[in-house]
Amino acid sequence: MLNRRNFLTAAVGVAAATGLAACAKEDDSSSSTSGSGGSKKLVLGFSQVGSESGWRSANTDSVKEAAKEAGYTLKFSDAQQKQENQISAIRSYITQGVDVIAFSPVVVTGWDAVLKEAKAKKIPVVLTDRSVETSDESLFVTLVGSDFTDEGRRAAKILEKVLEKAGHKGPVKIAQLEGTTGAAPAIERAKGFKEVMDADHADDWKIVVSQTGDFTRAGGKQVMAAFLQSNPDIDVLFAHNDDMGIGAIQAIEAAGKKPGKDILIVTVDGVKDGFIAMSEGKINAIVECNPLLGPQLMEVVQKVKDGETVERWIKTKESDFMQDQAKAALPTRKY
Ligand code: GZL
Repeated sequence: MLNRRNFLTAAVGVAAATGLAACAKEDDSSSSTSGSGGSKKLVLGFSQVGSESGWRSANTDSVKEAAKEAGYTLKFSDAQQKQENQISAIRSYITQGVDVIAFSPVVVTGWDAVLKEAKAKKIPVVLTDRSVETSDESLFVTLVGSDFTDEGRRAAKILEKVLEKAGHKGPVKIAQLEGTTGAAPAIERAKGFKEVMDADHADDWKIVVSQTGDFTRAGGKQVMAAFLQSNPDIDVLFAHNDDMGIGAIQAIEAAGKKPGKDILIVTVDGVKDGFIAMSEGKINAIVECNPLLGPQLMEVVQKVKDGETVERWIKTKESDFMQDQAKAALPTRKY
């Protein structure tokens, strides 16, 4: 898994190696040319996780709009949350000889083989949104995306404020709706939340039940209904994304309980529907995870193609919102 230190130490070596490789790659692959000057359009192959959540749709829109704005030829594929589909898409980009490959890996493991194939063809790879576990740092140049472990820490810290505002006293029974099993945001948000819980709330907070809802509304609803059967006295729900939180709200209401009151809810992402639920008092706080990565990604892609050195982790900026900020923030939300 990626962390700040190994990013910084690896930055120059990897980028330089890949940058040279990128420079060495003959750009005779793209057939289309841009307007004046006849220089060839940069061809970017992008493999997207799927369309499982509002966050993902906003991320896709941002990538497509930014590629158009940059004048790149974008080859885009939706993997429907299946790693095998992403691997075949990356292989097809390699065969087509694109200039750069970018993708959001659905899970952290199982990428070395296909990334080695890209490296062998001197096609640089940029990770966006989610990271991978690999022993070979040269298999990708950079990650453009959020610090999910920090998002987990922020979720625990804002839950402290939510509990205080609700006047909750005594032990706190927490249900956790995890993201896709094996995905970096699921692994790292759980890790960050647990770090704060173990350090500051070892004697009063307890995660009584935790299961994946696969980042979808249907998953959140189904799993929350099961949670309420086995643990009717849950005080808090921590959902790894808004969409699972919104699905859980339906299950909570079906059980005759009030979301945001009987069960306090903290989620991650900050999509519009999450803010609407928060303005209705059904979600208590949201930790933002910014999906609008397109512009940063296109900037990095050009630098990588030109063989420039780039930072090993380009972090997205994001903030956190309590319920009483929802109404004012809604009109300004871009996704
Ligand atoms: C986070 C992203 C996650 C979102 C979910 O960067 O990978 O995947 O939090 C999405 O909504 O499905």
